[in-house]
Formats: sequence, structure tokens, C-alpha cells
Amino acid sequence: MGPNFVVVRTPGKTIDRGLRIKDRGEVDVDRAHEQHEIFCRALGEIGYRIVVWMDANDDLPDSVFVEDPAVIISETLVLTRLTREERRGEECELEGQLSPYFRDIQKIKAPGFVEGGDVLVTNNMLYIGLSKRTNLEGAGQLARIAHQKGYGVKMITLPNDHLHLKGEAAYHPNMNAITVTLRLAPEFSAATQKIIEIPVDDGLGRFGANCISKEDKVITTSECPTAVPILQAHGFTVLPIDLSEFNKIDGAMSCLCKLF
Ligand code: CIR
Repeated sequence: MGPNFVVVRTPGKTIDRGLRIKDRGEVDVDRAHEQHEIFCRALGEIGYRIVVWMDANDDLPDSVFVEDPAVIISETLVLTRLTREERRGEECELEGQLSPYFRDIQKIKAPGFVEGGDVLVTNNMLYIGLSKRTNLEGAGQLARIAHQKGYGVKMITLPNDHLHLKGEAAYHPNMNAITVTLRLAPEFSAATQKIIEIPVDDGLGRFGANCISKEDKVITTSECPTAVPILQAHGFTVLPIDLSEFNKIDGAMSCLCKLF
């Protein structure tokens, strides 16, 4: 149950020029590369197989965040439409790499915008964040595709200060659980999965609910130590890693890969 494969992309030398909502300090490019390698190793350690490892593209500083140009709903690959001009082009590159794995490929069309980071896909629902990056038109197109595949849809309007829905939530198929920040937990009150609430604040720990699991093993961000005992109490074996350089440009852990 749940995905086995992963696509990742090496960060470019221009990763320090990544978009950010607020200044959280300079990105150390070498450190970002080291952290990315550790992250990819951790994915392997918990049981994922990296089947696509894309080369860096220095012309697209945020292209390491392969989560955003696509949404995967079971056997369907939906190529999204990224809001920021600086990121346009990432969709085509990801399409070239991922389309051999999918028979059903769909696209979000103008004037719709969707970013994969706003879409939490569970076994029966799509939770779609309405944000500065995902508009109602794009979310509506995605909802129609999801309904055709038998999924329910819930749209969640995000607070202005947060980039994407998935920065605050993650789905854990094998544990039938969703980790979510305290402030967004009420949005998941009708979920059929167990809800694991993670307290975070805008400083350290803001991506504490965004973690990646396989079976009972979970990779968490070391910036949120409070998540560790909570996850352990729910039966997870926790592997914290440091992603500070990506966090500075608003990247949470799940942004760095696409699971399928
Ligand atoms: C951006 O602003 O687009 C990037 N600096 C961060 C993207 C993070 N992606 C994600 O949360 N899925």
C-alpha cells in the first residue's frame, strides 16, 4: 500500500536565489547539496526507490522542489500550472521524466493555477489549499479530475503567511494517518484517517507536520523536535534530518520529491 517510487532533482548552483516569502537568511549552497544527499539517502533507508533523479537546472533556481509541477492521483499524472514566472518550465521538464510511468496524463489549463505543494492526496480525498499559488479555477479543474476518479475533495483557504497546504500536513498511507498542524487540524475533522496534531510555530518547527513515511518509518525535519515523541507515541520510528537551507526558501521536506 502507498507509493514506492520517487523522483528527486539535484539542487542547482543558483538555489540561493530561490523564491521566499520573507528573509530567513542566506542559503549556503554547498550545505544545501549535502542536505539534499542526506535526504535522498534517508528516502532509500526507509524503503523508497529513486527511479528518476533529474539533473540540476541553474536557470530554474526552485526546480529542486519537484513536488510542485505535478499532482499524482493514483494512476493519473496531472501536470500543474505554476503561478510564478520564475518557475515556469519546470512542468515540461517533469512531464518528460514522469510521463513514461503514466497512461493517463492531464493538465491544468489557464486561467487555472495549481501547485503540487497545495494538494494533499490520501486514499480517498484530495485536500486542496487555496493560496497565492493555487486559485479557485485551478482547484476546480483538479477537483473535477479527482471526482472522476472517485475521490472526494475539500478545499482549504490558507492563511496568507503560509505558502502551501502541505507545509502543514502529510498523509501516511501505511499508518492510515494524517499529520497536521494544530491550526489546520479542524479542516480534517471529517477525515477517515487518524489525525496526529503537531504543534508548530512560525519560527523553528514550522514544517513539523510535513514529514515522509513508509510503513512505520518516518523522516522528520530536525527543526521540530517536538514532533518526535508525538510520532513515536503513534508507533512511528523517527529519523530526523536537517533541511535548514531549503526551509530558508520556504521548502518543506515533501517539496523535494514526488512519490508515486
Ligand atoms: C517557491 O517559493 O516556490 C519555492 N521557494 C518553495 C517551494 C516549496 N514547495 C512546496 O512547498 N511544495
